[in-house]
Amino acid sequence: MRNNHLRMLSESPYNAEPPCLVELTKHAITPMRLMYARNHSDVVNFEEAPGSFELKIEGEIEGMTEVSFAFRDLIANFPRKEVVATLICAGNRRAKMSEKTQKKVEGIKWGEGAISNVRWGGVLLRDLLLQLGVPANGNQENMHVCFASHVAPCEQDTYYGGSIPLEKAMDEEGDVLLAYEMNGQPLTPGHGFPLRVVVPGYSGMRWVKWVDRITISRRESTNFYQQRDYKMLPECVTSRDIADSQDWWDRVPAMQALPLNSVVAKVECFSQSTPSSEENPAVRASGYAYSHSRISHVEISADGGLSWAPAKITYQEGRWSWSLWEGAVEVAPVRSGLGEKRGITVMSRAYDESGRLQNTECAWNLRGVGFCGAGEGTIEL
Ligand SMILES: Nc1nc2c(c(=O)[nH]1)N[C@H]1C(S)=C(S)[C@@H](COP(=O)(O)O)O[C@H]1N2
Ligand SMILES: [Mo]
Repeated sequence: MRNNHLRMLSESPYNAEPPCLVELTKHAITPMRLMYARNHSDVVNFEEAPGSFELKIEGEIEGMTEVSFAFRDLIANFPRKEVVATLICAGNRRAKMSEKTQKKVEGIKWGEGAISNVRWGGVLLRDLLLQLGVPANGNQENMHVCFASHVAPCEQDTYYGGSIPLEKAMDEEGDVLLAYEMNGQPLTPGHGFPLRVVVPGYSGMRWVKWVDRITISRRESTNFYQQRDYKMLPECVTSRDIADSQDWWDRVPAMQALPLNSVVAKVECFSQSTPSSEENPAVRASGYAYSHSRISHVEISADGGLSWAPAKITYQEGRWSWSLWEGAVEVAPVRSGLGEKRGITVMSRAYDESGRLQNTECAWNLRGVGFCGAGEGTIEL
């Protein structure tokens, strides 16, 4: 199950990310070998006996009784839908948060590679729920779809679970899938075979792998990973003790939609010709950006954020993919003495289609989740 292309962050449970952002961002669609792995439990392999896997669905909805689907029937009875969507761990960039704020953060020290952009294939959850009698546009406010996987005990709970608003699942454009394929291949055991949830535009922890129970409920999932983790606690909450004793977990909403974010993957220097045919030093940078809606543009700066130049979006697919970008900026001529090292740092920031700008002032939080400070990449000259 170990993957030599990844940098291992913990062995058991298995957590790993691609070590090289240049390599990761070379591919618009992330090849399977470069997909990060995030697990709160052991990986369970159903490949030998997919027939033993059943998905149960129930709901606090009038007329809805519990039904059970064999994995194969689900595939056979519902249309296959393909969606390109980027999967991102809420802890992506956690090491950066720690570095920028000079404060310790709890949890695995993810770099900036806990992201993959995948062509998912599966069944639309909406199709399934409609067939089970969930009304298309009923009174769905404050209702939730709870996903659970009981295949293995987790670090902090007896099972893994999480929920999303029912409105997201029933949204005709929400594209929430029960996926059985990635990039045209069956899911691998590590990524949830035979069935995982795909929630485009939402953070990775809701994309429950090996999902074996779905419950429509008036309450959010009661699982640890919905209630006691994956929350952006305020800066004053400096320990789990404070979080628990002052009831912060119930006062702060569970993270759902992806934050607006950008990352620099690569910086190169070159000479740029100006109209007066002077050759000026310049840097070229590239990277990725994402949000819960489409990225409209990305800007870069080589002077610490005093001035920003537009970058070009080089890849975007549908509503839910990551955006790859590339840009160049001139830099001040190098004037350093012999033996003196000089580096140039390129920063990035992204805007989404509603005109919102990445919140680069993003603060520290105890769990080190949702970091969205400006992207940064440095080249030594
Ligand atoms: N059953 C189960 N599903 C899970 C998890 C888990 O530990 N168990 N981890 C979640 C988290 S935190 C993330 S970021 C993604 C990671 O998916 P991947 O391992 O396919 O990259 O799966 C989510 N689904
Ligand atoms: Mo995650």
